[in-house]
Amino acid sequence: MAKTVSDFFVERLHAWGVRVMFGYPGDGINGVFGALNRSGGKIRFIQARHEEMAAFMASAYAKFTGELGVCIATSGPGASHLVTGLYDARLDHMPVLAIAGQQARSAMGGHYQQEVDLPSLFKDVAGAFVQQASSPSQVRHLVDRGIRTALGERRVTAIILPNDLQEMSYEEPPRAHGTLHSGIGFTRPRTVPYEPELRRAAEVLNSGKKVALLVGAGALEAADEVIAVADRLGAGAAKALLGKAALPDDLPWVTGSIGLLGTEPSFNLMMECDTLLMVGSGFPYSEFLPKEGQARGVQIDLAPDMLSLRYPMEVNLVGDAAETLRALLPLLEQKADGAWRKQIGANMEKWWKTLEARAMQPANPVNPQRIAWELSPRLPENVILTSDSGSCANWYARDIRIRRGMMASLSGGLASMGAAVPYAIAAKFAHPDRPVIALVGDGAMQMNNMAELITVAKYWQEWADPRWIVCVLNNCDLNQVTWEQRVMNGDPKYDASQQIPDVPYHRFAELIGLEGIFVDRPEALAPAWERALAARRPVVIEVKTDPEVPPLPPHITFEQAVHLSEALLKMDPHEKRVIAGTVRQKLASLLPGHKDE
Ligand SMILES: Cc1ncc(C[n+]2csc(CCOP(=O)(O)OP(=O)(O)O)c2C)c(N)n1
Ligand SMILES: [Mg+2]
Repeated sequence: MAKTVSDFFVERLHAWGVRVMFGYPGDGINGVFGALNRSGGKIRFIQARHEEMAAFMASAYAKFTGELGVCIATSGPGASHLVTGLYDARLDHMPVLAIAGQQARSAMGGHYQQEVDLPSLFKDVAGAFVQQASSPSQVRHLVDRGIRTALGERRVTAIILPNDLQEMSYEEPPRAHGTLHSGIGFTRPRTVPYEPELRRAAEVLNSGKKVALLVGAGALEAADEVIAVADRLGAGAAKALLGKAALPDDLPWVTGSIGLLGTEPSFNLMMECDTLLMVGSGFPYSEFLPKEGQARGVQIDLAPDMLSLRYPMEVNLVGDAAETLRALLPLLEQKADGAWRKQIGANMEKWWKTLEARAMQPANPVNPQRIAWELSPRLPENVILTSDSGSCANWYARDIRIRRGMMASLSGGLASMGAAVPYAIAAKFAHPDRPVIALVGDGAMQMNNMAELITVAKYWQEWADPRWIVCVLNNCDLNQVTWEQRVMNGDPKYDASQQIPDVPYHRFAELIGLEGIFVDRPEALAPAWERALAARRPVVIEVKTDPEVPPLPPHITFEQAVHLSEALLKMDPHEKRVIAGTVRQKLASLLPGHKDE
C-alpha cells in the first residue's frame, strides 16, 4: 500500500520526538488513527473521555516533561471541545500541538455535517500557527513549522487535516516554484542578557536593603540559582501559584504563595520591600506587589511581552531564569545585615502556627484546611501534585509545604475547573514511577473530572507506581464562588446557583474498580492519607467538608470586609453557621496595618 498523507504525518511527528498523544477519535480524523494503528505503537495514543480533557492532558504533559504536548480530535464537535484545554496551555505558555480533522475539501463551504470553520475557531488560541492543509506535499512543512513554532515560542499551534486528504497518497514536494523543503529539529537556545544590562540589574539589587523575590513557573528549573541569589541578597521570596514547586517551603525565607490564595508573610514582604526581583512570573494581581515607586525593580523573563507588565521595572532582562541568575550572581554583593531575613523568618514561624490553628479549628463536619495540613508531612519524596480551581486551590497554595524534588501544577492563567484529574493522568504518562495526588472540589468532580476516573481505571495497571490519589472536597457547594459573591459583591449565598447535589464519589470509585475512602471526621484524615499512600491501586478519598469555612485572602481590603458584613446582615441563609458568628472578629484580625486600603 502506498504511503498515505496520514502515514507520513505520523512518521514526521515521530521524527520530531512525539511519543504520546491524548485524544478521542471520530470520522473526521480516521485517516490519522489508521496510520497510528499501522505505525505499530511508534506513537502511543491515550484515550480520554472528552476532548477538553485530552487538551488539558497535553498541557499538563508539557508542564511535567518540558516537551511538546500533543492532542488530537475529530472535526466539528471534537475540535471545538479541545478549545478550553488549549487555552489552558496558551495562558500558561505551554508548547502544545492540536491536531484536528475536518470535512472533505470537496464539501467545505457547503454547510456540511460537522463542518466548522476551524482556522477561525483556533485563530486566537493557536494564533502563533494555525493551518488547514489542502495538498499532500504541504503537510511536511505544516508539521515542521507547527512543532517548531510551538516549542520555540512556547505557544499552542494547530494543524487541521481534511479527511479526504488524510487518505491520499503522500507526495514529497517537487523541486519547483511554490513548494517548501522544510526540515526537523529544535533545541532551546541559551538566552542570557548582555553584560551591561546585567550590571545595571546588579546595581539596583546591590543598592537594596530589603530585597523581595517573586518567582513563578519560569523559575521551576532554577531552584539552585534562585537560592544562591537570594542568599547573596539576604532576600525573602514569595511564589506565584505556578511557581509553587520552584522553591521548597522548608527554607525560612520562603514566604509561600502570594495573592488572593497567598500568605500574609508574602503580602508583608511585598508591602515592605525596597527592591523587587521578579523571575519567570506572570502573577496577575498588581495590588499584591509593592506600590509604584516603593521599590526599585528588576525582572527576568524569557518572554519580552511579560516584562514590566505588573510593576514598572527599572531593568528588564530577557533571559532564561537559571542562566541569567548564574550570570548575575558574580556581580552581586553579599548583604551584611540579616535583619530583613530575621524579620521574614519570624513572620513565617508565626504564620505556620496560624495556619495550623486554622486547620485545627473544628468545623462541620471536616475543616477543609486540615486536609492539606495532614497531607503535607506525609507527601512522598517525588510526588506530583495537582489542584483544581475552587476552594481547594487556597489550601493547596497556602497549607501544602512543598519540598525539593516534588512537582506541582494546576490551571493557572485560565484557572479552569476540571483540570486536576486530567493533569494528574498526564503526570502518570509523563512519570509513571512517581506518586500523584490531586485535590478537587465536588463541583469540578461533577463537571468532568469524574468521567476521567474511567480513564484512570483503564490505564492504571500499566503504571510502575500505582499510587494515584484524588481527594474530593464534598461540600455540596460551588464554595469558592459562594465566598466571592459574599466578599467581593456583598451578596448572600444564592442557593439556586451555588448548591450542588451530594454524590457518593468514593462509591463511584469502587464501582469502576478503584479504591474508595470516605471521611467525615477530622481524626480520620491522617489515616485516610496513609491508607491511600499505601494502596496498591488508585484511590478516591471523599471528604465531607464544611462550606462555611471562608477561603479568604490573607488580608482582605476594608471594602471587602464591609461587603461581607452587608451580606451577612442581608441574612445569608447560612449566616448562623459561618464559623459561629466570629467572622467580624476574624475580619478585624485579617486587616493588620492596612487601614489605608
Ligand atoms: C470552567 C469554569 N467554570 C466556572 C468557573 C468559576 N468557578 C471557579 S471556582 C468555582 C467553584 C468550584 O466549586 P467546587 O469544585 O465544588 O470547589 P469548592 O470551591 O466548592 O471547593 C467556580 C464555579 C471556573 N473557574 N471554571
Ligand atoms: Mg464544592
